[in-house]
Amino acid sequence: MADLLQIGGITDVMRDRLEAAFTIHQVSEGNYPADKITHVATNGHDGIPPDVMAGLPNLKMISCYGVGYDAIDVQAAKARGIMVTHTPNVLNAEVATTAVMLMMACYRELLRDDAWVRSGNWEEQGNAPLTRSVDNQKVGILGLGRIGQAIADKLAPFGTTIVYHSRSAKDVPYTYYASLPEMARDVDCLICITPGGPATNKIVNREVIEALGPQGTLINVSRGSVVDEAALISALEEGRVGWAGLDVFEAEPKVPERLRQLSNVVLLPHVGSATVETRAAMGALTVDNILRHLDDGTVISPVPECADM
Ligand code: NAP
Ligand code: 8YV
Repeated sequence: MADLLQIGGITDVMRDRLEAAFTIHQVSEGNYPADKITHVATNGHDGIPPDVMAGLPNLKMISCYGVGYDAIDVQAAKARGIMVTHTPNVLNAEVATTAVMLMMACYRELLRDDAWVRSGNWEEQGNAPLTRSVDNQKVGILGLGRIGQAIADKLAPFGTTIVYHSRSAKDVPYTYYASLPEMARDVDCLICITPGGPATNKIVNREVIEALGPQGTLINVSRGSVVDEAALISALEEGRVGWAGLDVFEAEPKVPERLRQLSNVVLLPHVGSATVETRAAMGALTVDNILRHLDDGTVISPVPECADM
């Protein structure tokens, strides 16, 4: 039996498959045999703390149960010949659904109108105020990659005009903006779906938020680090931006009280991919990568930096 270190949660199916090949140790329990660990199973949120990775001298592979791997120091891993894998594509449709759901909840005031019924306002005050239509909107996608394209596809039946910003223009039939503030100025709704990490840290800054404006909606299903949360909260409080639908937060699971008090936001606890079906597919790929690596040293879905290893 080989030895695997588990960081964060896994499903029962994942555990059963891994237990057939590994003795599983929990990082949370502390007393794992560091020199015997060859494989780590983690996720996009927990990653692997630098001191934990440094303390595993025989580590060969890290498998991330998620597509975003900004919580893993891939360069440090690669420098030691440690393979890092993740779970691209199998969650595209689910995360896209979450983005569209947040957009619709903001536009159609889903939470306000649910409360309107529950509170008795409907009987006492009559009809709820009108909302905004999701149809025929101009939506800017920040990060038109695998999930960004799935969002564009899901929005097509709503008559949406898609535009996008990323570091490079893609071979797609949508208008490319080299400038994020310019795109924000031109759209009704800005959807963030870039990776996290230093390159995207707070790229949705005060200027971008101001450019989106009082009638604008910001949706973030990427990472909390992508948006300047303090600037967003002030803008939402003062009406300088209209609405926000957020699945991710700067210091999650801590969400600022000021944000929680706002009525022009819809807040989700990082559940972009969190359905039984999609987590099963992600879990299968996470474990497939580990078992194949144990078997013959190859993997199915390396992170791009490790594709040449
Ligand atoms: P992907 O296919 O690699 O797409 C990422 C896109 O972002 C690419 O179009 C890339 O284009 C762009 N990008 C990268 N760095 C950028 C920068 N500095 N400025 C502007 N654009 C940049 O990744 P994906 O599979 O769609 O996943 C995207 C991210 O979604 C993940 O990394 C993760 O953080 C997040 N995610 C969140 C959840 C959730 O539960 N909320 C679930 C899954 C994924 P260029 O290279 O041309 O810039
Ligand atoms: C997961 C994610 O919630 O794939 C990602 O990048 O953010 C989500 O699918 C995350 O990996 C934690 O398990």
